[in-house]
Amino acid sequence: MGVVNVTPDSFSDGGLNFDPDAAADAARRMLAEGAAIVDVGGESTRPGAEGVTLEEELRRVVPVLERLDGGVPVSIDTAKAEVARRALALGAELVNDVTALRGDAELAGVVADSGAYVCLMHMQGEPRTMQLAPSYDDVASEVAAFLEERLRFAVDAGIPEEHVCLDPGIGFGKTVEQNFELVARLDVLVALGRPVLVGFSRKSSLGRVLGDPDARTGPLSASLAAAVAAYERGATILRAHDVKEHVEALTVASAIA
Ligand code: HH2
Repeated sequence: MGVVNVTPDSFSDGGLNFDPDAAADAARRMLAEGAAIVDVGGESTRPGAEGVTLEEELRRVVPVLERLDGGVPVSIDTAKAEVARRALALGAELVNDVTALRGDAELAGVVADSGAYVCLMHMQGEPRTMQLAPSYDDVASEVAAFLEERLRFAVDAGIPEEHVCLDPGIGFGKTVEQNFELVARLDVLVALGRPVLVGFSRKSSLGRVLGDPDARTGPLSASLAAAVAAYERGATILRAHDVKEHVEALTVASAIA
C-alpha cells in the first residue's frame, strides 16, 4: 500500500504531494512501481496533529481522486463519512479509518452500503495527545481484544467480515518498545483470522531505536527491515512511502519464504 499524503504537515512527506497534480502523479508512479493500492489522505494523524475540517479535507482529496479517475486502486485514509462517501463515488475501494469506526457514527453505514473494504486500526487516545503516556498491561493482547471488538462492530453494522483488514496502529499511542513488540507478536493479531496491515514506514520509533531519542522519522533501511519482519510474521499489507524499495525487499522475502 503506497502512501500519498495530500497534506502540508504529514510527519515524513508533508507538503510533497499537497498539489493535486503532484499527488496524482505520485499515485500513478507507486502503481507502476508495484503497489497494489494507494492510500490517499487529506488529514495528518501524526502525534500532536490537530484535525482538519470536512471542507478542507474534501478540498484536498477530491481533486486527486478526480485526476486518477478510477485508474489507480485507491484507499481513502479518512475518519469522516462524507469524505469516504465522496471518495467511494470517485472509485476508491477501501476506507482506511484510523479510528476503527469510532470517529464518525455514519461511517460504518457508508462502508456497508457501498460494498467497500475497510481497514480498522488500533489507536490509544487521539492524535493530539496519544504519545503523552501510552499505557498497557500487555500490548499485543489488548490491541487484539480491541480489534476483535471493532471487527464485531463492523460486521454487526452490515460490513462483510471478508471486507475487513486489521492494523495494530504502529505509533498511535505506543512507546518505541510497544511498537516493536506488536510486530514481534503479530501472530496474536493474525490469529483473529483477517488480513493484517502494518504501517511502520518512516516512523519515529525506527529513528529512535537507531540512537536518536528525538527522531521524528526513521530511515528507509530501517523501514524495510520492519516491513520484512512484519511480513515474515504474517502481515499481508505493508503501508509504505517508498514503494519501489518495499516491493523489492518484500519480493526477496517472499521468494525465500
Ligand atoms: N499511519 C499513518 C496514517 N494512516 N493508516 C493505517 N491503517 N496504518 C498506519 O500505520 C497509518 C495510517 C501515519 O503515517 P503518515 O500517513 O505517513 O503520516 P500523517 O498521519 O502525518 O499524514
